[in-house]
Amino acid sequence: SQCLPGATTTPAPPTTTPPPPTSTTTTTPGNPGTTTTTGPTTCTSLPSSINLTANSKLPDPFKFISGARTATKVDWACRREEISQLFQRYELGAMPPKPQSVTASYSGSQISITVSDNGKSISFTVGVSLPAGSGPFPAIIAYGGMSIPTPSGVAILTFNNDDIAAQQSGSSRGQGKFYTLYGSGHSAGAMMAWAWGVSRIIDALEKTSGLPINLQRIGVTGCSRNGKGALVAGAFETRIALTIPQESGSGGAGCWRISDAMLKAGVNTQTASEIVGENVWFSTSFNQYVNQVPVLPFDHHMLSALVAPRALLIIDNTGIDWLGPESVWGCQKTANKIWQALGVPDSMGVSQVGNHNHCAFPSSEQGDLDAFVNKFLKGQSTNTNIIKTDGANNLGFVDSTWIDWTVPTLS
Ligand code: MCU
Repeated sequence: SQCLPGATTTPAPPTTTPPPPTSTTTTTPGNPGTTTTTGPTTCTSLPSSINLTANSKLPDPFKFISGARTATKVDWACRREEISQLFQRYELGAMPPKPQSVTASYSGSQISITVSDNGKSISFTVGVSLPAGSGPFPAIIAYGGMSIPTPSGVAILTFNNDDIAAQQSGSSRGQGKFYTLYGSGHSAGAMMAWAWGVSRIIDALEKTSGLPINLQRIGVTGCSRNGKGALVAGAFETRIALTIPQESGSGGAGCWRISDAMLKAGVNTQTASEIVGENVWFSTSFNQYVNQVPVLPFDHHMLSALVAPRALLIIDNTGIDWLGPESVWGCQKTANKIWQALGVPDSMGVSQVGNHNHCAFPSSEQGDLDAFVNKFLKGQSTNTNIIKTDGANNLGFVDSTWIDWTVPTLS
């Protein structure tokens, strides 16, 4: 099945001399020197032309493209906005601005949502399963249905993400309701289109009377390809309180640089170069970087960084090489440093356990899931100091393999 990891890839032969640093200059339309406003903060916008230089380490999340380093939480708000722009430009495609109109109605066990923009409209439905009682309840938006165990007292909103953007194969580009609305040539890959869909679901919740859901307590989850998608939704939609990507692997919680190093070490693991041919999760703008990953001004520790200071729990599997367990471990331990800098290290956790099938949640991780759900969706006091793996340390990677920067304390 297309969902069974393990596509055959030939590992690259070991190289003795490192390739020379590459430098690429890219230009996108825009006006350098203008500013954008993030909440109360005014930020300098991303220059339209950036000189990309090869960096084999995970890029410093605290360093602006200008070279300045973030010192305060206010700086971080601007750096976060810059990172968001970088991901849109080089990997995921653009998140459209808020559409002109979103209307919604709730009946039976379904929310019907209509979105109109620029003279076009689409409608889609979201399945609703409410717990017993009167609420308001926390809710989890589940890509393709729940794959983690359903927590008690939490409403489940089933998101048919494939209806918004298809992910059948590498030939599915531009198919789905997002593209009906914005055109089949829109730069957003499927994951950005789904994140847009999640935002419309939350718009709808804000407008739907009679639905007992607490808008301050919304989570998002999905497994595997849908876990990659759930991470992107948490990264781009700040109304999400808790993001739980499960076994998202390379292209999700994994870092491109570490996955490339794994393949080079002979592990049959998924890399950027493979992933863009397999499916349409990313923007076509990413294609030109998949064989020169070191020039990317980010890696996926910085996709996670967009979630901070909101809560993130990475659920992962050490038993499947294709998912890149060493990559996820190195990447997300690094991502935790952003929460450390913001003074909330326990709002981000990593739980990696092997010896189970892909997307089959092992009972040994139940406590980790409960700790995050109970704190961030139910407002209880729990211990979420959870960064653990039962493997994923076998390739000799250490922090200094990937990190050449220090963690500031943002004032
Ligand atoms: C881990 O997610 C993907 C993986 O990226 C693909 O290479 C594989 O084909 O399918 C996985 C998946 O979505 O499994 C359900």
